[in-house]
Amino acid sequence: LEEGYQWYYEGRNGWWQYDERASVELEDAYKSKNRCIELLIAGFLYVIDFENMIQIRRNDPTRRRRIKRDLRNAPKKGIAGIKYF
Ligand code: V3L
Repeated sequence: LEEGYQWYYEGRNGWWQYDERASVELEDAYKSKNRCIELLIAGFLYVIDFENMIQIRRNDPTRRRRIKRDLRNAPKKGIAGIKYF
């Protein structure tokens, strides 16, 4: 991953950092200028749409979250659902 940057998805009142595996896939796809990719997350397929910067569950498009690429020290709730204390 590029020095200093990380990938985040939106939670309630804050952002979660993607886990390491997803982050590497996101960064590779972003650098390759892909419009979208699919990611398997906890058994569900999600489409990552880089044009709209959203994550959408493939079998239920009502489940969507904003995503962002931001500094790795940006405020966050934790990583992939594991809370920081
Ligand atoms: N990485 C890990 N888990 C995810 C991801 C992801 N990229 N996307 C969705 N989930 P949905 P608060 C999130 C989980 O979008 O309190 C957080 O990681 C998602 O987990 O409807 O709202 C927390 O664990 C959710 O449990 O398909 O900030 C949890 O929400 C489930 O997949 C609560 O966070 C369905 O998400």
